[in-house]
Amino acid sequence: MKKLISAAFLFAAIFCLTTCQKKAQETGIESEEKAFVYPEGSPVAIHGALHVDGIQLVDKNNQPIQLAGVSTIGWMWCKECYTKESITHLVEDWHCNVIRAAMYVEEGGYNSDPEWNTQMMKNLIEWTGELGVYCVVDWHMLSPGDPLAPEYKDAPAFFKEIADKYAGADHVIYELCNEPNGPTVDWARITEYANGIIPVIHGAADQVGAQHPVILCGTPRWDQVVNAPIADGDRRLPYDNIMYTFHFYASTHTFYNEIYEVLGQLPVFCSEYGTVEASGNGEANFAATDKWLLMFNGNNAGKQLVSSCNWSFCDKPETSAALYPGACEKQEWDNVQPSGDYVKRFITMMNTGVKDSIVLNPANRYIP
Ligand code: IDC
Repeated sequence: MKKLISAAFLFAAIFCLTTCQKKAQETGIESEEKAFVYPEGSPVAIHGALHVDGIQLVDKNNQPIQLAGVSTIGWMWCKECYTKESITHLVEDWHCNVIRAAMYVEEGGYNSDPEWNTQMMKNLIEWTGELGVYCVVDWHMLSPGDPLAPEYKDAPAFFKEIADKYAGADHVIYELCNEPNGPTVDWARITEYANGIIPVIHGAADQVGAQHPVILCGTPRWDQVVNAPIADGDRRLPYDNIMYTFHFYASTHTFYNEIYEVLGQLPVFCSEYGTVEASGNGEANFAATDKWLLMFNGNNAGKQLVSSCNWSFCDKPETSAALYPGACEKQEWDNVQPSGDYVKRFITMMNTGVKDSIVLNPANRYIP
């Protein structure tokens, strides 16, 4: 009898060895998979894989969750700003629970060196995973503004590579296309693009039996026409866990009422905001930034809690940069410009609950 049992085990083991290997060869996935152990007490350990419930981003226990953190800038411009050490500082000292990894495609980014850029993306995914915070994988298209332009032909292959490697990783969030723009780039065009990418990401999750990750989709005119999916009939993307992106720059954008209303209708993620002008430069307007961020904290038609990432954690000589020029090379992660000071205070208050009278002054709230 004993012999029979061990023979059965042996048979099963050999069977699995051959079929599992075969499956790995066929899909190329199993061997690539990366499992993360999120540190105890970290945001991802506590909240797990996020999903979307109606208009609200929620955690694994279906509790509303609101992330607050920063975005990188194009890392080809500020290489020294993105290291394991700087990201650790952003998590431990700035209390970020999300980092947006903005990978420019043109502008000297991915298309100039796909290998290095993909590796940087993987580094950021790994570091955030090891720290237990969420990571937004941003395909940062900008010019041209059409996500289906030939310049962006690698999008399906890029997302497949990342989605296969990180299938089932609870901390990874996908952003399909930063700020679609241009006169011909309407919601139908963006939908056509999104329909080509979303099944790729879902396919990877399905392979490992994981839930579909949260996917952020850009909206027309630099993420300003956020109501596009519902403006002309219901044309929302027909998949689970989709959110629509909205970006504001406080010294330029003042269409508070439109967004106040949209937040009652669609799940929105602010993957990029600036305290300054839309150029990324000029004077900061902190009272106006307060107005938008208070709106994200429930002062809107749906009492939606909106997650946000600030543009940007870098030391490029521009006022939207959190740090002064030269700070990264010297590893001075707290050498903040006025914008960085405000942003660090905001994120800390959001994620620790400790009040700071410099940010979120209730007197600045938008009154519809
Ligand atoms: C800006 C950078 C700037 C860079 C420029 C390239 O801050 O250093 O030279 O891109 O075109 C966005 C974009 C984001 C912009 C940012 C500020 O998503 O790429 O970054 N912005 O202009 N939308 C609105 C503002």
